[in-house]
Amino acid sequence: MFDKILSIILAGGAGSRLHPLTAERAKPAVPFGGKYRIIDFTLSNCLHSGLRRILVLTQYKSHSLQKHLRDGWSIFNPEVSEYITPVPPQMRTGNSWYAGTADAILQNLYLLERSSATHVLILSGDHIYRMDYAALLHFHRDQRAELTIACMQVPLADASGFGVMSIDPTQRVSGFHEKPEHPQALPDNPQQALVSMGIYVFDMDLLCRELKLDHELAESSHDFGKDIIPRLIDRQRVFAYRFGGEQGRVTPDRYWRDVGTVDSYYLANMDLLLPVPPINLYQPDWSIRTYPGQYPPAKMVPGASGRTGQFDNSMICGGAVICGGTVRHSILSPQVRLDDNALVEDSILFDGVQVGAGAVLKRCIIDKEVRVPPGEKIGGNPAVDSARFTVSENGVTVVPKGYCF
Ligand code: ADQ
Ligand code: ADP
Repeated sequence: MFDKILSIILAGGAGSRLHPLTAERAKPAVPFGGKYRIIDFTLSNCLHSGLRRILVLTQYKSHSLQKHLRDGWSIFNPEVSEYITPVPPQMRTGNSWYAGTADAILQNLYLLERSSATHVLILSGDHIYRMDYAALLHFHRDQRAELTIACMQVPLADASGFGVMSIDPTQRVSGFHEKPEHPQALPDNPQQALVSMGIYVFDMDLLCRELKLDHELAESSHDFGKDIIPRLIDRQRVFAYRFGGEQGRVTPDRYWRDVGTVDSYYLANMDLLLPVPPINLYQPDWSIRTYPGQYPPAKMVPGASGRTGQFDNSMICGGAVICGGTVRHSILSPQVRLDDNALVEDSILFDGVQVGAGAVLKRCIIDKEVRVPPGEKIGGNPAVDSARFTVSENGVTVVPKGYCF
């Protein structure tokens, strides 16, 4: 069945709620967990699920995403129809950029039509999770579904940021409302709602037909959640696949996060530091692949004062040098450098960040190409920090790429 599946990763959204981390790069290219980029999670899922024909639809500031795909993911062999192809917007259907998620695929319909695939798996490039798509595809086949939507339960209070679904006892979708103001709770659990994960399996014929139809509708915003799915529910066999209920093959955690805001991004990173992380990066048969930079080992050495560096409850990547500083509950990407008596707490430091002697960083995210001067204090005081930096709703301070003090 799997050689007939075409996977499409939507990776073109502007990611404006993740600003300034997305000021210079697409959201799927934002670094995550020290050594990864967000899109690595979806691509690794494809790899472990046996999917080998993958198109990545890019649009917004895609250069570093393209570079990452080239450097880290050129592992398939196009001669036997195994490929990951980044597709730039080509304006094949008119003079406009992609208007929405459905339009992004419509504008590349020729790639679907010539693929000879029977099914299309539509994925998003900005989620953190591990999932066996094979189980989803088998569900789709067993239900004789024409469209299957992967879904999971979230607290009712969070549901209005998602597509909220209702289902019947056979798992058939009976209602779908995109980002409703007043989401509907599950019948058997008033505190929870069932939401779409933005992951769809479509029969090829249905998808092509619906996209063409949608293209002609002047009132459509050309979005799967807003336009295509609500229209299909009464007419086609649309089923809900509950994530985390996979049978058989060992999989994944029941963990899935849409890291669309600075706070959700920060929390998902911090989840990796829990004593038993809800998403397991260390499961050997489900590794998260990425571009493996060639770095020397991380090291911890005494600083000028003779005091040795310390770290506690943190992840430290290759090439990092902790030279007398202290790191607590933080993530240090490759080649970060900490000088004597610097303190980094509850923070995420991107590749190559340098922290001067005696600087104190608390609850912040420091993007690449930043040199924090000696003695500088950042984070933990939103009133002061917001005069210079972006501070999230929950008080996470973000220092943008290339910021000069
Ligand atoms: P949103 O999270 O709001 O809702 P959306 O902004 O439509 O999703 O983006 C989905 C994916 O498509 C992202 O990976 C994004 O980068 C990409 N994308 C967005 N616009 C694009 C464009 N013009 N070209 C190419 N790619 C583009 C969706 C569903 C909800 C569901 C949530 C789950 O609509 O029903 O609950 O995902 O996160
Ligand atoms: P990232 O910060 O996403 O890791 P890279 O350092 O991998 O980005 O850069 C990849 C490419 O992205 C660069 O070659 C450059 O073309 C583009 N790029 C990155 N940052 C900037 C920037 N500040 N301004 C313009 N282009 C940038």
